[in-house]
Amino acid sequence: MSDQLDDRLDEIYLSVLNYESDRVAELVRKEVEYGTDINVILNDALIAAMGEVGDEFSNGRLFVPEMLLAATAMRSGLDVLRPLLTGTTTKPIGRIVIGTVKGDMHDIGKNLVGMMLEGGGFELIDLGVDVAADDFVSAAREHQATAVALSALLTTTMPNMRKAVEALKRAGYNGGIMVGGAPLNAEFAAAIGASGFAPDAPGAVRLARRFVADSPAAIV
Ligand code: B1M
Repeated sequence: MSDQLDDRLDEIYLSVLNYESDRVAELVRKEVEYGTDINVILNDALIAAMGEVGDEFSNGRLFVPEMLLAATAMRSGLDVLRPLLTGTTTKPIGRIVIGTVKGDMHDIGKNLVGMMLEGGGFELIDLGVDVAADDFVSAAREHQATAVALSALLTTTMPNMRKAVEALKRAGYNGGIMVGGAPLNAEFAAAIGASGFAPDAPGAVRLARRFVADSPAAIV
């Protein structure tokens, strides 16, 4: 990576850490105009900055209000990238219900996964955050979802993910159920009966495509 690109990515990173939403949006827009790979902007600037925010929170140097400000700045960058991540003109290859599980308000990762799924050709039904198990079931049924994608960022909300998977299965849902979020891993996904674990947004797209290939008409 060139020194100039490094410097520009550092500037975006620091603008997130300084909670400068407008500046983040402006710098990301410029970076897109320079032709920088979107994944580089995402991973090396925006997501990296949120990692630093998390570390600072763990170390007691930042608190919830600051995390929220950083999240707002990160989202303004994501908003610029949204059309580039979601742009697709072809007929949807499947329909995915997505949401963050009950008790959990984190939505940046879920939104990023959603954008990439849309960009990967899926129609998305986004239930938002703090979604109860039964609401996933109703939405999967109502929208005849090919897959349901569950996000959790807190160890304390991981049990609610299990409840959602169990409710979907109890209701007879036979589409793919994928789970993701920083505290999860493939072992946890298998233990709660999910069909798969995606460590990141591109992984979620790969997994969703596998679900379509394996079971093109998975319907409740
Ligand atoms: Co919170 N928070 N937070 N927080 N927060 C974490 C998650 C934490 C790790 C910080 C820390 O301690 N270092 C910690 C959790 C500890 C744990 O349980 N292991 C934590 C805590 C403790 C809390 C509170 C409890 C703090 C408090 O109140 N005392 C509280 C809980 C509120 C609640 O939800 N009930 C809280 C609140 C908040 C804010 C509201 C202030 C804000 C969220 C704003 C928002 O989302 N709108 C916030 C933030 C910003 C964070 C950190 C700093 C950043 C999260 C983020 O957006 N990352 C986070 C620390 C960290 O992650 N390092 C932290 C960027 C995002 C792109 O990554 O979400 O991991 P991520 O998503 C990735 C993958 O995980 C994956 O793909 C994404 C893209 O690659 N993925 C999926 C995610 N979902 C997927 C779904 C899939 C597939 C892949 O579908 C199948």
